[in-house]
Amino acid sequence: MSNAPSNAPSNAPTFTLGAIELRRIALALVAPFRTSFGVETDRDILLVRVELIGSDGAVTEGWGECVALAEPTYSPEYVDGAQHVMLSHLIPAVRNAGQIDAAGATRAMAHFHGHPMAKGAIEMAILDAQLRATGTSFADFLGATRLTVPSGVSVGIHDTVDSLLTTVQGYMDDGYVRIKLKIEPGSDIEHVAAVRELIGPDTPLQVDANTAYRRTDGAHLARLDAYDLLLIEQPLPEADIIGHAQLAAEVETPICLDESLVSTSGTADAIALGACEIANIKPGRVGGYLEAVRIHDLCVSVGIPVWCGGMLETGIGRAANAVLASLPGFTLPGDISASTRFYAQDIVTDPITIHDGHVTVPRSPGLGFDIDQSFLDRITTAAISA
Ligand code: SMG
Ligand code: MG
Repeated sequence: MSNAPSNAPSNAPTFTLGAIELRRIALALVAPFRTSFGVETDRDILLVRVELIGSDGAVTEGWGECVALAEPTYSPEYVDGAQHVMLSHLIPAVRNAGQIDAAGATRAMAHFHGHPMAKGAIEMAILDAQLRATGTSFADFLGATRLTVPSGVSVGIHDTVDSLLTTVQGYMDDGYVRIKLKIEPGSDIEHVAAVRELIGPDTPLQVDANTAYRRTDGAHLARLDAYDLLLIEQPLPEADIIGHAQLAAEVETPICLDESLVSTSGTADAIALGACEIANIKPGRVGGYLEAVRIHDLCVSVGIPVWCGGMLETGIGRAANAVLASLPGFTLPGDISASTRFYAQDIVTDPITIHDGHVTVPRSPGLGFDIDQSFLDRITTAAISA
């Protein structure tokens, strides 16, 4: 178990909210990333910068990253919508709450339905500032002790098996310890078979369908059992928990949920129904790092393995994810690849790198990154005070 803050008001020092700025930045991906729901080529990312004022009057800055994509294709949220709900609803509610810390800010936003990625980004910025103000690393805050975490890479759908194998070989050469293949009907069995042949029996391999299959695809997906996969991630639509339970009974490979898991209680239900044999935990999808830790703790208590998902984060989100993934229940490698897997240049001064297939867990005060302010300013497309 971690020291995860619960829903109860914490004894942590509280702060007054100073300036808040929303920043939109434009970053090109080093290569297109194709999933069953679309192709990403350029990111339009929403960042949150907050200033917290301590009881002694000291002002500390913190940053959060909203993981909403430009379009509502992965989940209902999208970047313009996240910006709107922050400006019109979430930030005013947090300001109205008076003295706050990260958990208090999250409580102040709780009466609004949905929008976990927008809420999570605000919580994240406040948590970063709060930890910096008290000189605490996120790892110490969580009670996480592992110094490194294994690094997995997510590989997009390729038009041909040959091009897929070239890409996967490149990641093997980089040292990634686990390969995840995006799949969809028509780009699945043959692709998985070829990659398994290339990487051999010992390299962990898993697949992610991003909801591309239907309940009737059980027999087809059971053909993946021949390739010794760690898991099949989110084969069915996010609301189809019963369908995932049926599939879990039909297919030997463990079923892992991503899009379906948006809260601790929903995760508990999915597990109880037999729909979730492994959990992908993404802080943005569940409303922030504090809820992510609660889901981790739940999964540990019921013996469900977890791993940390990714949303193509910059060095802000990736640093915090690396810390989260160092909690003891994260027993499978996460989508915590090097910054260079997606970006030629990152917005932090010490981007995530991999050594011997592992990422070093950051231990500096705050969530574990420092902003490269001049690069950030160069790629800023809008800055809005809130
Ligand atoms: O951040 O390394 C990463 C990408 C991991 O595959 C990844 N994310 O469904 O798990 C997922 C996807 C969501 C984003 S696809 C644009
Ligand atoms: Mg996924």
